[in-house]
Amino acid sequence: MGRMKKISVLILLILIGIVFFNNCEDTTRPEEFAIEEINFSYSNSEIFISIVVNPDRITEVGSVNFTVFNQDENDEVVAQGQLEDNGKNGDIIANNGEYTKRFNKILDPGKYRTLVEVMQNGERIDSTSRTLLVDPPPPSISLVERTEVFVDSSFAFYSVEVEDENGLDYIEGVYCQLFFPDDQGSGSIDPLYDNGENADEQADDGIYTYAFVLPQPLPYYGTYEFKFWAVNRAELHSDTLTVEIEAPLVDLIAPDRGSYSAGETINLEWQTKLVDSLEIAYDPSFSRDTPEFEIIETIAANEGSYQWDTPETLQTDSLKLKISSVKRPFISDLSEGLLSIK
Ligand SMILES: [Ca+2]
Ligand SMILES: [Ca+2]
Repeated sequence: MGRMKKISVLILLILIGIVFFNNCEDTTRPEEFAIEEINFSYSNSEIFISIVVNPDRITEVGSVNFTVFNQDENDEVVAQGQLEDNGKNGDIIANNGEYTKRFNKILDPGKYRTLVEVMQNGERIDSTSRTLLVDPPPPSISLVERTEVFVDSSFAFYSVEVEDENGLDYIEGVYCQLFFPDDQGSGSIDPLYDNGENADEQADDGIYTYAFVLPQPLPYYGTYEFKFWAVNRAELHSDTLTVEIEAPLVDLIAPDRGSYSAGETINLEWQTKLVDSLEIAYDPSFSRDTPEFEIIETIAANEGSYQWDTPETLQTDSLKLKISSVKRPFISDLSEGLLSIK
């Protein structure tokens, strides 16, 4: 019995919740009123006001007046005019008893009230009003400085400038999330700092900084996306700032090692990402302290392979091949082992 009672109480609470929620959303009024429903909304600098007139009383309606008051400024009138049922200016269907007005007007944050009056021969036959809260704008975010490409240290650096109408103290936080190339998932949501420490130059200047080190080697090659956003204390989110960063790849697939005859043609194969042109080079005696590479050829990376006619005179057992990005030479790859040519 005790359990049944608990369940009954729970169901009752849910029902009360549903009724309460419905009441909050309800804009309808009793049947005897000419105005059955009123709507008042504001978004993107546009005010929308509409009423639904009781179908039995449509013929009584001469005109419908509206006035918008700023309740935070002693009910100053910020807009007034007429709602129409003519199928124009935001009224979708003419003569359906829904009177509408949609118009551009920038409202400062605050509390507003619209009064709608239904008139007949200069007499008011019904009126109702509805209030609206206009939120302050969300914080803004813009990019100040960034790293263009992951370098061999896999390091990325960003700074963003954040502003809020209520000042920097009103910023709750600035965040970043990393998305891997080719839909391969995302990293955790990390905070940015404006504390003058690490990479952030100056504390409390509204410039938040993010320094990121990827695991090495890079888990994926391609285009990474960093998404940045700010949240203020009203829990309003700024736009999301998306910054792409490239992680290029140069990978020499073949040859890794092997023995060849002088003058023989060696087939090189590679794969690349985000690299335009490659330099192919070799060091004939890689065991030296300082490698000395001789350039064989510069070639479009998307060729994918190259036939190298080895010099007839070449004699070595420690040849190393290297391919590298022409634009960013540190992005390179060497043949794994050594090649011998006799
Ligand atoms: Ca209408
Ligand atoms: Ca700073």
